[in-house]
Amino acid sequence: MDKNNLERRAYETFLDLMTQAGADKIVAAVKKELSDQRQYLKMIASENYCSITVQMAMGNLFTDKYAEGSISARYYAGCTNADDVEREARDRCIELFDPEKKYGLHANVQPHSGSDANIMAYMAILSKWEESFLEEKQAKLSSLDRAGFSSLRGHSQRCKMVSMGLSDGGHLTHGYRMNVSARLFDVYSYGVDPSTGFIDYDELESIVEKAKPYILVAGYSAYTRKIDFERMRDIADKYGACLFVDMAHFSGLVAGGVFKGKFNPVSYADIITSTTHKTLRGPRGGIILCKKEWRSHIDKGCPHAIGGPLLNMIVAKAIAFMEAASKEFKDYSAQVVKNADALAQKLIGCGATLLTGGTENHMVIIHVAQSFSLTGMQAEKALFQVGIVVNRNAVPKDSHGMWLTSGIRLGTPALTTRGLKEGEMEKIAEMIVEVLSKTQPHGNDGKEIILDSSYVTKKKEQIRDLLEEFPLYEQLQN
Ligand code: DSN
Repeated sequence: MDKNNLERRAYETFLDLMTQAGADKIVAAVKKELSDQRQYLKMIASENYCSITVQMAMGNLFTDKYAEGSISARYYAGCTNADDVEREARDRCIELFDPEKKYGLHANVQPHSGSDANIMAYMAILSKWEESFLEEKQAKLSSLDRAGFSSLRGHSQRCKMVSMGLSDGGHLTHGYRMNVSARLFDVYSYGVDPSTGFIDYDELESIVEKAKPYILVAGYSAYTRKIDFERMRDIADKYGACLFVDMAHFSGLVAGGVFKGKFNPVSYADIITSTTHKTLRGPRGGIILCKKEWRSHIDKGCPHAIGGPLLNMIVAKAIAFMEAASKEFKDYSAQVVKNADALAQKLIGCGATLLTGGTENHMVIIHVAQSFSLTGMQAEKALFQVGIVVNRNAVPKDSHGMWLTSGIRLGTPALTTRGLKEGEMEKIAEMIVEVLSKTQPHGNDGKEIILDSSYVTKKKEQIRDLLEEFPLYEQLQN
């Protein structure tokens, strides 16, 4: 039986089983999600469509197995098969990012998400930082008395981290005050040059020089340029910091060979984290890659931060790593970037202001307050009404704050999976500018809009016509 037939049968079997279990509301929601995803232009930069094989791989018997610990060093009996699964996923992951085994990488495929991967990695870094304290006291963590442990906690809180600020494009877990990362470290932020929107490496270096951090974080959630990891490594080395790279957004572009040389963090970083479901197009989850000297610390995810790994998800990660090693995936990731560039150029041509004036990766950020006198929330709402799904995003020094924001972030990974190319991106750019130009802010709270309903209907039809040529999960019926 061919792959499409197998995938259709698997999906139908899943729906039948849910129906038989009496989960009618769940079945209805799953079907509705498929139909919505088919109709929308999914342009959330952090989303994608993974293969049905990966989708189905997530539901398997390893759901029932606890395997706290690491491969061959578990806290529970009966983990031989779990070891086999995790070893296979780990080895596939290493092969994907270091195919020639040049960098002696270790991988941990246990994190449940990108945030978990970051917390696991931070705890590994802290435990290494605490080694000198324990050595000096000639003590073990478990043998410290209450006063000793309290003094260790004080020592940990002096561990400094330099990372990109949230409103300049960094992530919550890079030291945002409301996030646990800001409680673990003494955080210093760098941002982007206000005139260009690019990271200013000289400014960054002067922050690192002053702070002398133990950890320098490179990586972003909302930044449209490549990062120069060679320069980051130089700065980290000069001031004795560990270089931590969060490549959640662009790991697919690394795996696909689009980010090469100094723009590929693999040979430069001490520790790298990623999600597996963004440009990498796998199941929801996280991974950590590290140099061998960090291995023993990284593999203490349990007890540091997580409990039992989700082995059923690790099965699906292994499949996704195999898919991402293919020639098809290389072509896909190259197309993701070409599409983002075509989208950016057309948006600029139509008069929109973009952060950094364009893009070199999979995302584009429009300054909608400047271009259309709308908040990010109003722009997000208007586009959603016609069927374009994006997220609002703060811009540096955002006058509308982090909730309403002044920008929207657009991404091409999902639409590229659907097969759309540069020509379609140009049409979409024109549509976005037209919709936002016709949107009127309503009231004074920066939330409401007025958009003519017959215009909305017309645009929805236009999107439906455009997407007709690019069916999503064609092998599935609904
Ligand atoms: N939620 C992800 C994003 O959209 O970038 C990061 O956590």
